[in-house]
Amino acid sequence: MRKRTARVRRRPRANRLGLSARDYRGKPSTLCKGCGHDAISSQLIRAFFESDIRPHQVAKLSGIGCSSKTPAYFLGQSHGFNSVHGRMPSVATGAMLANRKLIAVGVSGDGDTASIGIGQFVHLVRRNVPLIYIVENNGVYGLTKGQFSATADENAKLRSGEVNRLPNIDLCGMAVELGATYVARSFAGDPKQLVALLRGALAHSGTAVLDILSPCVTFNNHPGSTKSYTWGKDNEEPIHLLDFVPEFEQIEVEYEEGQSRDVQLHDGSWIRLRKLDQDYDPTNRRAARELMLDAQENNRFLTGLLYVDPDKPTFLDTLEMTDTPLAHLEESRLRPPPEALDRIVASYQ
Ligand SMILES: Cc1ncc(C[n+]2csc(CCOP(=O)(O)OP(=O)(O)O)c2C)c(N)n1
Ligand code: SF4
Ligand SMILES: [Mg+2]
Repeated sequence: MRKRTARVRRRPRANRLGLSARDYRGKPSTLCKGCGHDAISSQLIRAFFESDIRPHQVAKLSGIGCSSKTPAYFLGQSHGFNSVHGRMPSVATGAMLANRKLIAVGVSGDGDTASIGIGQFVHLVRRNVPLIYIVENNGVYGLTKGQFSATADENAKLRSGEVNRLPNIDLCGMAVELGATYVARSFAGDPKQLVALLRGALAHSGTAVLDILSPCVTFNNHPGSTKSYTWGKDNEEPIHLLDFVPEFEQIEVEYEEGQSRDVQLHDGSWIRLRKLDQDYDPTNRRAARELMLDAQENNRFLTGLLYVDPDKPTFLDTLEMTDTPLAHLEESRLRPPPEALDRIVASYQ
């Protein structure tokens, strides 16, 4: 007689809300197998799960492109708005003005941001709208068959042999210049660093720009491309090692003086930066600008937390927006009374 062995079903690990990573998944991806964008979606699922965020508190926003399709593939129980090409920032600004309790994550591409959407990107960043702004950067317009985008490096080659003769736009350098308060660069092939940066962005209040090299395996993953997996692996230079320490955990491990730097974020959590070759202070804006200029001039792929300012007021603080979602305010608080309008008209006479 054959022996029956009882199969022990292991319960999936739960976070502090009692949810499992499965509760943070979305629909199955329809992207090409191996696309960097799918690797980023997986790390978003991990970051939201590990940060104990309730999916229904999240608003996912995007534009148009393969990258902009990805909000369908994570956090299936969150709110979502797939907007027009390059227009995600204005929809995100409106959503956050209407309900500042939302946690907003915008997913965009290098075409969606650095080409058609550059004007919208600039104003979102300068306003410090609370949003995690992810650029899934593959240097091409993947959805429309792989033309160079504005982040393609000068002299990079397409598979057809076509060479890009134009200088690239460095979105991280631009974000620091415009006053962004959390600026990071990472690689879809470096999940540990990416999760720490995403969790840091979730603990930050203000615009967090994450420019992530995300290879397009169909149109831009060949020798000669500077946005391929091989190029990323061979050239990535992390400026520090990163650990995210949530506010409820003690920072226990001590390092020798000068070997690590801790930066406290808005919600009380910490990012611990362990020193590599150089001692880099990401709270020094001038140093960040110099480092990024050097990276751009010498085609260095520097990754990590490039700049952070945890204290700058957000757009919603500056406008003194109410904590109550606008949909929950009584009409009398939403419409100015006739006397207020009379006062405004009188001030122009
Ligand atoms: C107004 C407008 N112009 C052009 C297009 C065509 N179009 C769709 S996606 C896209 C580029 C997408 O590139 P990117 O943002 O880098 O995303 P990827 O597909 O590479 O992830 C373009 C030009 C469009 N949909 N709408
Ligand atoms: S075309 Fe490129 S960017 Fe689009 S899904 Fe395929 S690999 Fe990804
Ligand atoms: Mg692209």
